[in-house]
Amino acid sequence: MQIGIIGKTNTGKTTLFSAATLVDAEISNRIFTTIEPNKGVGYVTAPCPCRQLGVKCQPQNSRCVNGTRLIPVRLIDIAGLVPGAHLGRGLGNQFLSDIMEANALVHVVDASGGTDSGGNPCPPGTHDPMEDVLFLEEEIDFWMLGILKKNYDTLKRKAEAAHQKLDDVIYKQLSGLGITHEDVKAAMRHVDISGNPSNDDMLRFVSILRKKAKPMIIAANKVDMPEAEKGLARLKETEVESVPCSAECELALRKAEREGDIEYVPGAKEFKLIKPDLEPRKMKALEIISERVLKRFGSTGVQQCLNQAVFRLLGMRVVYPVEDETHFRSGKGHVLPDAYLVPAGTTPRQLAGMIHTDFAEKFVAAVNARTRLRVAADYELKDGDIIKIMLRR
Ligand SMILES: Nc1nc2c(ncn2[C@@H]2O[C@H](COP(=O)(O)OP(=O)(O)OP(=O)(O)O)[C@@H](O)[C@H]2O)c(=O)[nH]1
Ligand SMILES: [Mg+2]
Repeated sequence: MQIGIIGKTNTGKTTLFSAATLVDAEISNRIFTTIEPNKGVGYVTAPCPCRQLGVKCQPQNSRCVNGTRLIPVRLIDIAGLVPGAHLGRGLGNQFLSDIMEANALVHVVDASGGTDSGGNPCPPGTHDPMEDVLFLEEEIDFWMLGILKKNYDTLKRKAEAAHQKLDDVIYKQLSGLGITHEDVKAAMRHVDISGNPSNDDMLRFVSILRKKAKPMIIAANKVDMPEAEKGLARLKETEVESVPCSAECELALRKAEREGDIEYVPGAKEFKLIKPDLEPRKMKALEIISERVLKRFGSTGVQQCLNQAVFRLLGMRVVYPVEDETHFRSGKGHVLPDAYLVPAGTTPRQLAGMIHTDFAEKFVAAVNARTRLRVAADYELKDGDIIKIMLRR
């Protein structure tokens, strides 16, 4: 699973990416700083069952910090777009295909209104962030429309001659964009494009398809600037949910944590100073983060963006497979070793297949380690489940 970080150039995408992954990548107040996408691993967070069960966990594929489980997810920080990108403006449209690699999108918008439509710095409060939301969605839609329309008529005629279904043709035409056949069918139920659709109908169709296939959340960034107040109010008017965010503050906190200056769990509402005699400059910066962001918004918002993308937009659940249901251990004796992100509706047999391709076939039954009871074959895994999978030898 991959989360795409997208948006206009100069809004703070790489800052958010670096804060989430601690990967060093170039950040600057110039337009089009990022050209090649940055890829890295960030984390989503969930309460670790260790606290509730009173056990000491030994995570292997994830981490646990003070009872918060950090589960890895892949992040891709994509080059910035400007209006007209689908026609080749700015860095052009090759980056739109990077967007399609992602399962969900975090759209970084400069809520302080200090970046004009071309991505150049302007006096804070003078650019309407709502414009950015609309233009970016339009760019993706126009780009998808271009792909759909390319060879569409020929394909449609061939399909009619071969008595093929229209959804099959569309699905094939859009293959490579990470769009499922189900997404295509669902969008077709909303907009009828079977006859002779107008350009507007086609545009509405791809727009619905985009919303289904690439769900999006807005990171309303730079809320450490007082001018962001107005921008946040504007962003509430869009249909996409926005999370107040300060990528710069999160990056500073994560670096301070790495350097041993503070104790900080990503997403937390506060941090603890641990290094005595911190330099006054660092102390002042931490005070500003605390006053302007943490106390006002309850967090820097970066972790919330990732969590919302994975848990709310994609509906993922966290499950913990174990081999010994009495002590919640793996075969190697590690307590609650692995946390898996699974989509809603996943059954224990499917989970077995995710752990190892052979396991789905060898699957016999599963036990809910919390209740010690066997679960039905069609049981849908719930968030926080600890599951023992029994396999045929
Ligand atoms: N005040 C403030 N500035 C920020 C924040 N996040 C990023 N910035 C600044 O915004 C500018 C652009 O940051 P980048 O992370 O390079 O932006 P980008 O969206 O990756 O830009 P491109 O790669 O050029 O598209 C830099 O000067 C950052 O320091 C924030 O939360 N608050
Ligand atoms: Mg960048």
